[in-house]
Amino acid sequence: MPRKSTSVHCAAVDLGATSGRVMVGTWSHHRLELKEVHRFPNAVRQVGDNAYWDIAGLWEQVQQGLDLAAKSLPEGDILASVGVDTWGVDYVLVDQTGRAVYPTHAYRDDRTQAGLSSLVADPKILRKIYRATGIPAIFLNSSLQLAETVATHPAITTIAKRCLFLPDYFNFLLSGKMTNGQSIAGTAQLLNVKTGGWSRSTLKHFGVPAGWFTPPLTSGTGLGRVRDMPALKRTRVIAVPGHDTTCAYDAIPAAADGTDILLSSGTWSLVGMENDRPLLNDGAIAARVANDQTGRGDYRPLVNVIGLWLLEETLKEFKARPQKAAEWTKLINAARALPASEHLLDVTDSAFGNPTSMRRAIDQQLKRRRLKLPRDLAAYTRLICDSLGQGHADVIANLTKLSGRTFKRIIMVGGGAQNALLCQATANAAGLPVLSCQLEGSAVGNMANQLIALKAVKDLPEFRRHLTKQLKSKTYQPGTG
Ligand code: LFR
Repeated sequence: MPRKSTSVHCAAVDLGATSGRVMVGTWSHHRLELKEVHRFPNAVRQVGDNAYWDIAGLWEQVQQGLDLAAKSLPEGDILASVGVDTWGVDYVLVDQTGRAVYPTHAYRDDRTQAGLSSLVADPKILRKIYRATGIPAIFLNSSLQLAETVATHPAITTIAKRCLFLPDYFNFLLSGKMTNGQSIAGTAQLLNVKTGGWSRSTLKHFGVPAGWFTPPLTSGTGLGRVRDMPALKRTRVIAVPGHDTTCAYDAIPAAADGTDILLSSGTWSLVGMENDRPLLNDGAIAARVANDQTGRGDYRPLVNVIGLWLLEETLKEFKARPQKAAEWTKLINAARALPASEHLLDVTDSAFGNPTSMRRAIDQQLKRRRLKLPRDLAAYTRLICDSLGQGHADVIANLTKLSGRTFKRIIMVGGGAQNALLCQATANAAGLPVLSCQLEGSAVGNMANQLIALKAVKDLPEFRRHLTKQLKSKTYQPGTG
């Protein structure tokens, strides 16, 4: 007889720009046991002048991962649910049957540059759109991407019937339901930041058909059972916050009094806070605050700092780049042994967005400023981590001013939280302690939302309370390294 279990198992599909993973979470006795059952690389595919994602390849990996997830359970146990989160802004245009009718561009494609230039040249429009959506003008916004698609191929407005953001699209493939989740839709610069519905005036401004979208779903909505996957036929699809950053923030065990700055550190550094209202004044526009919506009615005002993309892309140009964990530690230790950088990179330089050579882009900025070039990989690593630390601190100073709040600590999660140099540089530049947590933030936040929807956990504060007890963390005090 198979054993009857009191544990709840769920699967998180968590897709990032450079890798994807499927994880199984088992909730039992107020503890979350995590198992990574599948990890696979992801990359932008440059074809001619444009950049795309391999959506079919990702779907294949997701299915493989979910099969492995089902197989990893004790006999007789089932996966109660699955949730999908991905990076923000990218989407699939489909016809009424769900067939993709336009290739999915990657957000680093420079097709949006012309639209962005004309937008930022008109401060009145810029402010109007910011006040409506709470999202600053950034090259990657879905608004600019969709406007470019519609302007270049006007027939798409009749061929495509729906616009599904990536988590929406994978939810559709899993469940057969075409919906738009609120947290991922919030990254598009097309939602009304106050009502959480679509902003008609913004859709009109960018020429995007309103009929492509359904009213945004709140987080935790059930989408029915998984179809066409025998091993998961009893598994429910739950619309968790589709935006990976929202999930990562959900997992961060922030103090209830709002004194923590949250930093999800991966390809991007997302530096932000939790708030019951958006920050929308001119200072927020200038500081490029994105008022992310959680899908539960509150906000996460945050700023995108270029993040470890700067390091990852630079490393590609060195034969000696680290591949294994031990090589990483060696590189970070070599960089830590160097003196702190005297001059820092301006990490807001738009030349770092998608250069053909990141090392050259860095060198060009340094040469323009008549500064010495780093002499080897360790020196580039030191310069990049110190500069990112300052980039984080600048955002924290802006958020402090704009919100009028006092922050006492920075909680860092994601891959960058394991980088001691980056953690210390952030603490030093911000003058605040950094609590770095060993936490696969987005996958864990994804699971937290499933467990709440399944009623295995009451709410997010309760989940965070339990999670804190099992977290491995380390504190970096400012001025100690
Ligand atoms: C992080 C992230 C950021 C978003 C960027 C592009 O993975 O989701 O929040 O601004 O990717 O989508």
